[in-house]
Formats: sequence, C-alpha cells, structure tokens
Amino acid sequence: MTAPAYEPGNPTAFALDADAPPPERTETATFGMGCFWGPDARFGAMDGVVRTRVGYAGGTDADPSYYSLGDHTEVVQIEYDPDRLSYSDLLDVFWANHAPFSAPHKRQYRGVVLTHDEPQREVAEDSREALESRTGKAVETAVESLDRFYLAEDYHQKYELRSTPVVADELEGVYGDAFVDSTVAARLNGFLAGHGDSDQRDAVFAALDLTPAALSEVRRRL
Ligand code: MHO
Repeated sequence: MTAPAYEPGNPTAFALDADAPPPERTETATFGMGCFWGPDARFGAMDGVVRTRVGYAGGTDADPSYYSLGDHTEVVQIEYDPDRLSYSDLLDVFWANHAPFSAPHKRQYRGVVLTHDEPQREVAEDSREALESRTGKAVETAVESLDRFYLAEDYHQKYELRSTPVVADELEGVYGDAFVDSTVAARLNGFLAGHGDSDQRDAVFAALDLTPAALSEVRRRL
C-alpha cells in the first residue's frame, strides 16, 4: 500500500511558529544535493525559509526508506515565504553548495532540481544554462519534475539539532510529531551547524520561549 503524500503542518507551540505563514501561503522547492543533513541546516537557517524537511524523491520505486532507497535520491524540501525569498534566490544557494559538474557515484547523492510546476521548471532550466555558459563546463545536475516526495525517518530530520540532546529533547517533548515542521527547529538546526549570523541568531533567541537550560546549551554550542 502506498502511503499518502506528505502534508506539512503548522505547529504553534512557540511564538516564532505561530507567526510563520501557514502552508497555503508558502511555496515549496525540492533539491537533491548530496547527503540531505547539510542542506537541511543550510536552508533552515535562512530568513524567509518557513519549514524544511528531508526525504526521498526522484525515482519510481514505491515506499523508499533510508535502507531501501531503490532508485530515489536524498532530497531537502524547503517551504519558503514568496514575499521574502524567490525560487531564484534558493537556486543560487543550491548551485553554490553541491558539485554540479561531477557525475555522482551513487544515485542516492545525485544533484537534481525537482520542480513543482512549469514556472519553476523554466527558472531552473535557465539557471542551469546560465551556469554552463558562465563556466563553459557541462553541468551533470538534472532538472526534472517532482512526482512525489517521501518523508525520511524522524532521526534524519534536523539532524544537527537532534545531536544536541538537551535542546532536542525539550523541543521534541513540546512538538511531538510536529517537530519536523517547526520553524524554530529549522533555525536552531541551521545555527548549530554553523549557519546564520549573530543578528539573526539574536532575533530568533529573543522570540524563543525555550527553558534557560536549553537556550544556554544552544549558545554554548554555537
Ligand atoms: N554521513 C553519512 C551519510 C548520511 S546521509 C543521510 C556518510 O557519510 O555515510 O546519507
């Protein structure tokens, strides 16, 4: 039996999540760019990114999982606020943060833009061509249309944050299953991986109602 397609939630436990645009007011981008832990953190730290999640897509085999990936690829899915970021902004980050000129050793880690609609396909194809003409090199990264996205196992979501026990335990306790869709979790995951600047971190910390113990653990690890 095929699982239903993933439906993003809109958790409201913390102020920052309550203020985040609901899924109906966001747009979504899906990229394969190597192991999905890194891009989950990189995009999650960006202002204007509302939610991130990692999963498997780009193949045709049914019900992939980490140890039974079939012909799928590890991908990050980014929900963003179109008033604050454009698809093209995300593509700039995408092209600059994987190896578009090398053929991947495994399909699991291939570079791929999985587009959600026709306008995305045009922008993505144009950015791919622009990179080729700018560099004179053949781009191996493909642009394909997204068929469906399979959410990865919990332990892969917000991987860096999950490796920070005091904080992750508190957030998982508050959010339960909604942890993956939290803007707070996306930002903290990104900051803990070394992304973001101090102004951005201070703005997020000021809006957080984490316990002092969890907050000081985050600060200690930055
Ligand atoms: N760091 C792992 C890859 C994990 S990723 C979710 C490794 O280098 O084997 O594929």
